[in-house]
Amino acid sequence: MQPPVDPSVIPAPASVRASGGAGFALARSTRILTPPGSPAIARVGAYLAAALRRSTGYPLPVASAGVRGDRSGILLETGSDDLGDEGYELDVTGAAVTLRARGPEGLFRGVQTLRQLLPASIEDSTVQPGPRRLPAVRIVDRPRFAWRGAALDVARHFFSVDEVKRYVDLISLYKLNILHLHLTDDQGWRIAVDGWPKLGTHGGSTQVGGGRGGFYTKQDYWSIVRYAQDRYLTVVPEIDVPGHTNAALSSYPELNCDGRPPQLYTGIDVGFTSLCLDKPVTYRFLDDVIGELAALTPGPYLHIGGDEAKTVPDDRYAAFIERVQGIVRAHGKRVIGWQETAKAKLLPSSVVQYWDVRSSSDAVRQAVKGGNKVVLSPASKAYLDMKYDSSTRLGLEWAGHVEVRDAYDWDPATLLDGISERDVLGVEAQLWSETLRGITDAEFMALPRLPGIAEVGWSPASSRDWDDYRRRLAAQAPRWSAMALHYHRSPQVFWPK
Ligand code: TNX
Repeated sequence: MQPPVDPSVIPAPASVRASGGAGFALARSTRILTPPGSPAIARVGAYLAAALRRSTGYPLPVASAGVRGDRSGILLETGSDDLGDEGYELDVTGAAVTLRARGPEGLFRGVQTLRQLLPASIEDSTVQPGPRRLPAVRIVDRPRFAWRGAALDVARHFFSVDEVKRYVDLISLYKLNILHLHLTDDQGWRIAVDGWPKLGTHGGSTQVGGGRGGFYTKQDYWSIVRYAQDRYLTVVPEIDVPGHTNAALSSYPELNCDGRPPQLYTGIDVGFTSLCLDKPVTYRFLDDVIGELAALTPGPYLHIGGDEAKTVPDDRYAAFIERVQGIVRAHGKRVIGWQETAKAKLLPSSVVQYWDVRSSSDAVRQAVKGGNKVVLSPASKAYLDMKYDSSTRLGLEWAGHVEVRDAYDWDPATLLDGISERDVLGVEAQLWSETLRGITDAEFMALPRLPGIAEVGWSPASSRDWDDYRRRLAAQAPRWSAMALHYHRSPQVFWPK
C-alpha cells in the first residue's frame, strides 16, 4: 500500500504530489553527490551531511558526482532554471532523493524541505533509532516574495555572537533570507566603529535593566555575516537615526545640540532623543559610521531606522533622511527605513518598512506611487515581542496580543488599501528585546509565530489554510524539542503529547 503523503512542511511548498512507492530510506551507505566543479554546492552538501549525521551516526560522505556516476543516494544537481534563485525541485523515489535548483541558494532552501520530510528525531543531537524514511513525493517550490526577514533587536538587550547564530539557524529552517540586526538604540550601541571607539566601549556598556551589555567587534560582526551567508541569509544592519540615539549622544556629547552627555539609559521608553540636526559633526559622524558599516556588509541594504523621532519637526526630519540617504548611496548601498521615512523624498531604490498599525499609512501609499517597494511588518501580526495573550510572561502589549493565528492569517497583498502584491517586496518578523534577556526568551517568542510569518512570505496564497497550517505546526514541536528550542504551547494548536 502507498503511504499517505503528509509532509508537514513549513512553509507549505507551492506544489506537492505523491509519486508512489515506499519512499527513500536513509542508510549507512547513503552518499550525497554534488556536481563536479561547484564548491558552493559541495558546501550545501556538507551542511546537509552535518545536519543528518548527528542523529544517524552515518558517515554520509559528500562526493563529486562522476560523469557516468551512479544515480543513487542524495543528489544535488543544477537545472530548473525557471524556478528563480531560490526555487527547487525535489524528487523522492526508492533509489534516490534528487534535489535540483539553479544554484546553491535554491538547493539550500530545498535541503530545509528535505530535513522536514524526515522524522523529527532526525534533528536530535545524539544518535537515535530509525527508521529514517522520506515519503515518495515530487515537490516543486519557489517563494512568493523576495524579502523574507527576521529582525533581532540586540540593542535593548545584547545577544552574544553565538546567540545570534542560534537565531540564524532557527530562521533558516523556515527559508527566511534576511537577518535584520537592530544594532543601535537608546539603551545600547552594539557595533564597533573605528573612528568613534566610545560608541562600543561606553555606548555598549549596559542594557535594559542595567545589565552588562556588550558590543560586536568588527570580527564578531563579520563572523555573523559569514555564518548567515553560509545559510543564504543576507544581513541588513540597522543604525537607527536620528531618534533612538541616547547611547550615541552619551558617548559623544558633541552630537547633542546642547553639547552635554546624557546618562546611559536603561529604561524602555521611546522617542525622547535625537542627534543634533544642525551640526556638521552629525554628518561627519554618519558618514564614518555608514562608511565603516557599508564596508563590512556584503548585502545591498543598510537600514537607517528613522522611527519615532518625536522631537523633530516633519520638514527637518525629511531633510535629514534625504541627506542620510545620500550618504548611504555614496557608500554604494540602498536605504531601507521605517515607514516614517516615507515622509522624505526617497530614491526609487529605497525601501519602506511598514510597522505602525496605529498611524496612517498615507505616506507609505505615496511612496509606493513613487515606485518604492514595501516590506510589511504590521505590529499586530509580525511583532514577535507582543504577548500571545494576557498571561504571557514576556513581551509588550502596545499593538495588542498576537496569537499564533494572528501572525499567520493575513495576506500581504490585501493588508493595506492601495498597496498590492507587486508593491510588496516581502515580509519581516520583528523581535524587539525590551523584555527579552537572551536567546531562550527569544525562542519562546519566535516559536510558534515565526514559522507563520515565514509561510506568509513564501507560500502561494492559494495553498494557505489555517487548519492545515496548525496541523503542520503541531508536527514541528517534536523537531523543536529535538533541537532543544524553547517554544510557547499556544492553546490554538493541538500539540502532540
Ligand atoms: C516600536 S517598531 C519601535 C521599537 C520598539 C517596539 C516595541 C519601531 C520602528 N519602533 O523601538 O522596540 O515598538 O514593540
